[in-house]
Order: sequence, then C-alpha cells, then structure tokens
Amino acid sequence: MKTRITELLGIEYPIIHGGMAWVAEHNLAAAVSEAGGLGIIGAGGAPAEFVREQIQKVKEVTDKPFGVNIMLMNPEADAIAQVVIDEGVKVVTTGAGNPGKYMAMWKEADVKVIPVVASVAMAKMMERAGADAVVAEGTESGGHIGSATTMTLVPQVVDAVSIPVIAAGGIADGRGFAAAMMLGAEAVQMGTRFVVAKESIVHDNYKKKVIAAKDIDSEVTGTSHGHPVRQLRNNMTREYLKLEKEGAPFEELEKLTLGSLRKAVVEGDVVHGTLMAGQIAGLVKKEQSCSEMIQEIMGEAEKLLAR
Ligand code: TUI
Repeated sequence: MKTRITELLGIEYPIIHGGMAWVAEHNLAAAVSEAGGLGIIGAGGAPAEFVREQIQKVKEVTDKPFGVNIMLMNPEADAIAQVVIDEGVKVVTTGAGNPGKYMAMWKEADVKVIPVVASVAMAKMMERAGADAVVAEGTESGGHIGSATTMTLVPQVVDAVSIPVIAAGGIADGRGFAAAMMLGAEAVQMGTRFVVAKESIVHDNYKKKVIAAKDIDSEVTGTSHGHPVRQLRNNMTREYLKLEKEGAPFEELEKLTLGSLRKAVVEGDVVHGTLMAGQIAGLVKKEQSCSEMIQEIMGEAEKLLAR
C-alpha cells in the first residue's frame, strides 16, 4: 500500500511504531523496521548516550529506515536532538511538547520531522514550522495524552494541514487501520499491540496484563497537574487517584510514579508499576512477531478497503 508516508519514509507498510519509553528499545524497533514498518526507539527519559547506543544497535541489525522518538520533557532533549543528527537518523518523532526550537537543525541535516500532536492548533503550528508530517494522537492512547478522541481529532487535523497525517490512539488491527484511512490518515502509529510482540523485551507479567485487559481497564492519572497518563488499573492507579481526589500536592503524587514505568517494564512489578497501555488493550489477545502482526493487519485492512 502506497501513501505519502510510505514514500516519505521509504517503508513498505504505512505502520509506524509508538515511541514508548523503556518499551520501544532497539530489539523492538529493529523488528518493526525489518517487518516493513517504521521502527522507533523511544528515548523517553533516557540519557543521550544511552540513546546513541540504542541507535547503533539498530543499525547493526537492519539497513531499513527507523526513527527516534524524543520525549520533550526529557532534561537531555537538547543533547538527544544532536545525537540523532550525529548518528545519521533519518526520522524523528517528538512527544509531550513543542519541538519548534530543533526544527532548523533537523531540516538542515535532512532529518524527517514528525511531531506527535493532540490538537489542530498544534498540528498547524508544526506544519508552519516545517514538519514533514504529524501524528494525530487521540486520547485512547496509552501514556501521556491529550483530550480529543482519535475519531474527532484525525479528520479535523487532516482538514487543517496539507502535510500527511498519521493516526494514533485506539488502533490495533485491520479494522482500526482501515478506519484511520477513511478519516484521511496516510499511516497509523501503534503502541499497545507492539508491547506484546515476541521481540518486545517487556516483562512477561506486563504482557499478560495487556493481554488480559478488557475494554474499560485503563485509568487516567495526573489530570490534576496537567500531565494525564493512561495506564492499566492496578494498586498504583487506585492509590494515585485516591490521593489526587484528596488534593494531594504534585510532590506527593510524584513519589508514587518515580521509576514506576521501569519497575513494570523491567522488573514485572504489575502491582506498584505503571502499566502504560491504550484503551485498545482489550483487543490485543496474543503475542506474535512484529511481522505476523503487520501482515495480519495489512491483510485485514486491504480486504476491508477493497469493499
Ligand atoms: O508523548 C506521548 N506519550 C507519552 S510521553 C511519556 S513519558 C511520561 N511519563 C510520565 C509522565 C509524563 C510523560 C509517556 N507517554 N505522546 C505524544 C503526545 N504529545 N501526546 C500529547 C502530546 C502533546 C501535548 C502537548 C504534544 C504537544 C503538546 O503541546 C504542548 C506545548 O508545548 O504547546
């Protein structure tokens, strides 16, 4: 399937990988790229030198295009912005902020820039700043989210900009992919389904929670301090939401989440850890290789779109 995104990025299938902190590391990124999508290394809160090593590891195993996601609240974002240039990375996606100040340096180095946006205003601002495409990410997504749904956000962003739009949030199968195309998207970004990929290094306890999750098993924490994060319900979210309701200060809430994503992904602590996942977790039922996932999604979508 050809779209402006497959052409822009030189990939076979219009499926890109969400830049999930701790999860989207070199093994998973390389697997998604090898399967014909665009693998992404999620820099999350990692130091710049760690990101450089991750990039080098992907380059060792695949010649296919891949990207790096820079989470803009990372204190080392400036250094990571330079590392992607030094390492010759061709595509950058950004999240949780405005990447405007890096745009000139990336354009000069011929890096394709794809900011993740959660509003029409941000999408327009990014197009004016020189973005090559945008990811319009709905509130169904896991992790740090905006408030608009994918169904409402994607067509409004498509109408507001001329650059290609990638839909994200609530997409995990061929039906979601086809629906995104109907809304005017030219690719999809998926996170939750890749969490349970065979190549994903996420702890088995976390994968089992995603596979067992039902439609309404996610909660949004952090709304009170302006950083809403979607994750699967557990002891941690119950405690967090109780404190938030009582008006606890940010410092107290932060104690619960410090290092909690690592705890879940690496140690498999599904009780106190943060199990970031989107609302579509209820649809994710089995572990498969990235290639099996992408082939299955494209097969289903092509049948639906041919109707
Ligand atoms: O960034 C994400 N998802 C994330 S980042 C992350 S790491 C984290 N961990 C704990 C707490 C907070 C973050 C986990 N998941 N998705 C992309 C995304 N970007 N969603 C929403 C936005 C966004 C929000 C506001 C993009 C731009 C924006 O504009 C702000 C501005 O500066 O104007």
